[in-house]
Amino acid sequence: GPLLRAGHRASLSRASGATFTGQGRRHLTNNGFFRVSEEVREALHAKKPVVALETTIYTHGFPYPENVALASLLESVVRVNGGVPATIGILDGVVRVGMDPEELIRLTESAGRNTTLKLSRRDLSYVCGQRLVGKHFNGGTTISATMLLAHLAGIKVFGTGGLGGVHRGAESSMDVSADLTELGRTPVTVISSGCKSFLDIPRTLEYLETEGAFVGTFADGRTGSVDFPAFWSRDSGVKSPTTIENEIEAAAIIHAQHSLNISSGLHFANPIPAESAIPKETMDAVIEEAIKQANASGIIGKDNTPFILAKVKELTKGASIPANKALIESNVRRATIVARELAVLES
Ligand code: PSU
Ligand code: MN
Repeated sequence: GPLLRAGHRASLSRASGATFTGQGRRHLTNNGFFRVSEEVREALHAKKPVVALETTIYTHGFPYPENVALASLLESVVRVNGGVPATIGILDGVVRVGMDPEELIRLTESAGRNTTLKLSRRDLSYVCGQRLVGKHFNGGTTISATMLLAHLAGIKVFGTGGLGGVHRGAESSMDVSADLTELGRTPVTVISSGCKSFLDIPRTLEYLETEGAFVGTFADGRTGSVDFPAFWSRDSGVKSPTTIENEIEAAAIIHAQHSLNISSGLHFANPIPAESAIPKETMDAVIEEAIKQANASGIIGKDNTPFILAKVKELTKGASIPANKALIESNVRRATIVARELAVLES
């Protein structure tokens, strides 16, 4: 139609199909909306361990300028542990799986602009389509969108900070993160430090069970039952449905899931390193206050999580930030080792 300029029509017609490789999985090939970097494409082809990283933590989670440093730090953590990082986000209306350092800086620096959006599964076609009518957006992809895009590219392991969940009061607001339904429909493994306790952790675990998503917590030598972790705190008061000992065990579970062609995702919870943890009682008080302020300001829907994250930073006078950084680093290191072990099992 007249709305589409010639160049856009050309890039649309170049959009090609998908290739099927092993176990019926479908990998999308590059097109006008979807671009996998050469490094990531080659790594996947060579069956090297690739680790997906999300970008909502940079655009709507971590404050500027720490977000810029964190983005490059996490890529280094993957590399020094023997993996290839695939940071996933949207730059100027194009899905990017793997970005070069300049592109990563461009996206993280654009945090806070009203053309830099928080994108879950539902938003992807919106921002990509808008480019064809001259509207240019960047976006940080949430866990749900990052899982989906990782899967389209053929990436199986994804390390991040904290999982979205069932919000407190969801029995009336129905605010349940799209991360949970994504874990029900997309066979990607997410390694995070569990859910922040501004969410309803018991209901989150119930919902994940309904969705058919596996949940296991790294026990690291602890015996007996272990709590599903609450981000800054190792304990939540809620038991994890299962525990796992190490990365080799995690990789074996993932390998079984793919070999059985089960299409749901898996979540491995990695408690924050003990030396960086903030006691549950301290965080409980901060979170109560942050929730009170969110309710008083009428902050709901997709703005709720970013608002609470910013309030927590304020109320802890910034102490939440180094803890947050420590846990993400630890999760991304673990995700890389899991991806390595998985590559061994698949070879
Ligand atoms: N939880 C955190 N930090 C985050 C997020 C969640 O502790 O940055 C981000 C993740 O990208 C997650 C998203 O996928 O928020 C969930 O948002 P919502 O609650 O609106 O579904
Ligand atoms: Mn929500």
